Amino acid sequence: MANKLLYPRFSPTRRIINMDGMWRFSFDYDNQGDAANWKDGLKDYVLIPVPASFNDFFTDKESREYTGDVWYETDVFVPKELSGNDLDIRFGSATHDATVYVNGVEVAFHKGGFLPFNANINDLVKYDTFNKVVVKLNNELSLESIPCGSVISLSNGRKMAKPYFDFYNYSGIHRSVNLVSTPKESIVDYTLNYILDGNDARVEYSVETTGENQVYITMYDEDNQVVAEGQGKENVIVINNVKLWNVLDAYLYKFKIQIKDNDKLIDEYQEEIGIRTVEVKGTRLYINNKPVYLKGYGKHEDSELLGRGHNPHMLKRDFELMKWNGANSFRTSHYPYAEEVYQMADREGFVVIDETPAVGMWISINNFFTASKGVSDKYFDNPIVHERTKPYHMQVIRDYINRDKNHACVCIWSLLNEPDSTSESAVSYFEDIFKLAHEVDVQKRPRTFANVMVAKPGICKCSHLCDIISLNRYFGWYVNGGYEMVDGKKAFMEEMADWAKMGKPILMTEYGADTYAGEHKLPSVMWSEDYQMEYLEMQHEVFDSFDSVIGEQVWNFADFQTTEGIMRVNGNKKGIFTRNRQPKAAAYLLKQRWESLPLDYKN
Ligand code: BDP
Repeated sequence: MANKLLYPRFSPTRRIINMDGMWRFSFDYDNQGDAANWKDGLKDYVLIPVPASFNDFFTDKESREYTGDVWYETDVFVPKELSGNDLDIRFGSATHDATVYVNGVEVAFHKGGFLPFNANINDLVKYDTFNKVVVKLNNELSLESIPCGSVISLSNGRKMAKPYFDFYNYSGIHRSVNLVSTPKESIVDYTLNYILDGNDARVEYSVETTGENQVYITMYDEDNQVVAEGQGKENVIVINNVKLWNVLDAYLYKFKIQIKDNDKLIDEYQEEIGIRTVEVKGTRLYINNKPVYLKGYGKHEDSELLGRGHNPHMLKRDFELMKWNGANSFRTSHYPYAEEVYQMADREGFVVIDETPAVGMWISINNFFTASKGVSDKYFDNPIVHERTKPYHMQVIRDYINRDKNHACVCIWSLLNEPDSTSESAVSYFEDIFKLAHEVDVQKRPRTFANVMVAKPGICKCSHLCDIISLNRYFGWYVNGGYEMVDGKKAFMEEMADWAKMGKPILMTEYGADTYAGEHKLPSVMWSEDYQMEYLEMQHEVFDSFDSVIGEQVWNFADFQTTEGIMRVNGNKKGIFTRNRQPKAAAYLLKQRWESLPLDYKN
């Protein structure tokens, strides 16, 4: 059965039943859910909203920190009109591992918390009545989970997740759940590539369907005028006088796919698409053959109460703030975000560096801390990593490129964040995933990974594989902070000179200083807003001194939740905005700088 994972959209032939709302929920403290057949329905439960992380609703620590299986349940009414069609249940994401039961029968197991999955339920569904949907979720981390971590047992018998990464292990059904009804013969997927030719664009497309009837393409401009038509599952259509998708100046065509049997419409699916090209040449990143300079942020999907649950209100606010202070890009650190985020970025003309959830590939309790101290735990020396984590990582790469390939905003693939790229054993792993990303992506977008501080030039064994060198650097914070900043700058300049010798574009994917909002001191001290501004100014002087730096993305857009500990004051405070999306003083400094830097800065 074909996997119909396209983003759920209505059309004359497609129907969607949205299942978001209050679900029933239970922790499985004693691991009794399987034996007690909770798949058939929960006995004791509380109500909980979907989509959202479960963690921050509760007032006790046991619930917030719960590690293990949790169960969700709801009933969904399926009208008879849908019978005769294919019916799939589709999850935008569920973190991390999900087993789905419909009317008591297991229909899906999905590993990984940040990508959509679905299951066909044709044979199980009952029409004109309610159907029971139960989901068992597990949020434990391991060397083979992506992101990586471990689980410890406390003396009271409770389990506790120990992430090897610096963000809270939020868990739950994080994105929308839908029933998607499609015709038996239907559109399963489509892929686009663009070639610019003077004022025109050649749109190379391929469409996958479950049948043999003819495929028709119609493209409309923003005034809903037909601009081009095509026929067949694979073809090229030409758009004369094309209006390109440009950075902060997006133009979106409508791309309509139909399957027809003569005049009879069998299936129809339509999305908005932006036409643009992306290429790296020398030390530059080109969009539509013009060099671009990226300004913006590393982000998180993180907000109060909802945790990592998709939150359209926060999404809207985030884009307004980013536009306000002159940003034009962000990285989906450290996992693929909700599909709605990319739709918004397409519309607003933001460049997205799309990242996999491969973070924490250092064996340590506090990845960021140990890594910055130069302790290498040789993650890639472990055979399990090659035997089990790598094939799974490769599956994630296939799935996320397939999900996001048609978004104009997605211009760079980031395949890992701060892995241990210093050991020889990492090289074959990296070679395979870099090769795969190019194979899967028809547009051959540039590939990168975010390099950690200790993996300096000459020590990092994998940076030669990158089309763009991405650096996470904290000179003036983790290294040479405070009054020592002068030495931090010197060391930073020296290191950058070595990176520049590689002759590749360099992107600063992280630089930042923890800052307690409202804390002021003259002269500055670390953690004050005054220091955050001095720190940023120093960083910018370094970036401006190197021609091959093609962009700067501050860590982080907003303060975000992490595991508690001596390094974090109720979360990471490197935000330029608070967790409630209000500006720290540095937001104005960035606004001034970014509004003054042209898109083709350094050219
Ligand atoms: C880097 C990580 C990021 C952390 C950041 C920090 O990529 O996830 O939050 O540093 O320490 O190590 O603030």
